Amino acid sequence: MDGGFFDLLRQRFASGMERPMLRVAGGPTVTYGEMDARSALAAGWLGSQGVSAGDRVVVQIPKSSDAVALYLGMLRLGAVYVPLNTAYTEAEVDWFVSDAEPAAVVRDAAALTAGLERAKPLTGWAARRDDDLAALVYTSGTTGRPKGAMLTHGNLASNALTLNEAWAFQPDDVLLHALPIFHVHGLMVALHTAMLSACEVIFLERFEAAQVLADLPEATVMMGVPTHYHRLLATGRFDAAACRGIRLLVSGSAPMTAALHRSVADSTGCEVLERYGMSEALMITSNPYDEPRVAGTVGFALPGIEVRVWGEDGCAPAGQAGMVQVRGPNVGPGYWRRPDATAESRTEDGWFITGDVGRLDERGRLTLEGRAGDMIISGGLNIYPAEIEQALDAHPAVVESAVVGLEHPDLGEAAAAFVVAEHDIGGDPDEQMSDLAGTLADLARFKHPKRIVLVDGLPRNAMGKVLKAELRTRYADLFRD
Ligand code: MCA
Repeated sequence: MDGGFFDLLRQRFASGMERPMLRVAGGPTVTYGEMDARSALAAGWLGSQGVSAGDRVVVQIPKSSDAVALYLGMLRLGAVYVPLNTAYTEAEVDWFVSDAEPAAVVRDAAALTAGLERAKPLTGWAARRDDDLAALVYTSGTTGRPKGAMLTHGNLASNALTLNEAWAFQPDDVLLHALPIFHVHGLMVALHTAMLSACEVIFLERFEAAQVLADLPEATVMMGVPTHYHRLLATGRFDAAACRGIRLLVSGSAPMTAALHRSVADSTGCEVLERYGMSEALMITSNPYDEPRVAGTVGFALPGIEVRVWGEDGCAPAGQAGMVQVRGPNVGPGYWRRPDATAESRTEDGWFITGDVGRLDERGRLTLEGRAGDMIISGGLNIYPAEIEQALDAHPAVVESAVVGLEHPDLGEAAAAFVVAEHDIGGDPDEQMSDLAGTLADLARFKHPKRIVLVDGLPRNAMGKVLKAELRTRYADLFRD
């Protein structure tokens, strides 16, 4: 590929400029031609703010058609998109800004829209090479300090083309889009794939089961996290009639249990296609489109991508569990300004170490069995216990704490904190709890433990290490129905 990811997108949707692109509830439908023009205004506006090719721009705004125009404008200008979850607090955003050192920060959606009304369009687009940076997607580490996963124009282009083909996208597809666009899933899996075939996208600001059900009959494809499917089933109306136009339901970002997979199939007649990826390497494996999808597995390495499982003595034979490693044009060049973390995430022969544990069968189908670290995936969002523990431990009455992920009917997994407090903490237990929760104020709300349990002590092994597995077993029922 030459010319950059925008050049590819533009070539692919240029024949469909009259076609509807985003159907936004309560707003006008935006055509591909209108979005193209709006992205030229966004590129012009960014340029007038002093942003040039190669500069980072941090963006924290609600999902909207202008947010998409801004992203496309950035690709057009050759700037590097740094999306942030809208739930992040001031303290979190400050940290990201200090790390990314952006030329501009966009956090005011109204100012963006006003800027686009006044801007002079940049009608062309900057030529970008495959290895030029297109985005930095922040992911936290086990130490709690987030790292910016770098993604190049080549990474975005190759993955979008691969998914578009693997999932058989056609121009008459209609994608139901209820995911946030500050993550790889909603932006680089869902939107990119649809744009490559100039498909129409029903663009919902957030996931709300009733609204999704209302729009579903007009869609042919939906992508979501397992929590979305769980919530749709809970309405009792997610059935074959609601899915009458659907040819593909995709799930990712968190493991889908075999039971949920079966319930969706029983209720709708559609076998969910589960796929597996991560911010550092975009999409890695996918269940096949035209062969049986196996519940509880994440399918085969996508075309052009290699997956291996590394055991204690090298490459593990079929059926044996080990570390999942990946190589291919989807793998980003590493972590922003973190050569140490980048080197740690690679093997000597250049494979990316995902941090997930899994096994391959004889045919190369991957089943994930867990994660090497203690990261929690809650409703498709990653939560790092160390970050929460550090915040809790800063409370003067807290002696120590441990945060673990426990099975949760809606979120799949939810964070629970076990806290050992000073004995004289005293007073009303509810007040104690809200006081403890106050110490988490600088962290986005989705990271806050759904339960804080006061305990007398934490289980430890002979070396003094906290036994999180024991907490997970002992409190397995904490969130169960
Ligand atoms: C919201 N809350 C959560 C979560 N979401 N708590 C834990 N886990 C969550 N995922 C909390 C809020 O802080 C708030 O708490 C309360 O729930 C209600 O917030 P609201 O925004 O109304 O929640 P919601 O609309 O019900 O959202 C739940 C959701 C959403 C629909 C499951 O989280 C979602 O769309 N998740 C998908 C995330 C995603 O796209 N992940 C992809 C990243 P309080 O009341 O205390 O204030 S992973 C990725 O991209 C990789 C590469 C991949 O493979 O896909």
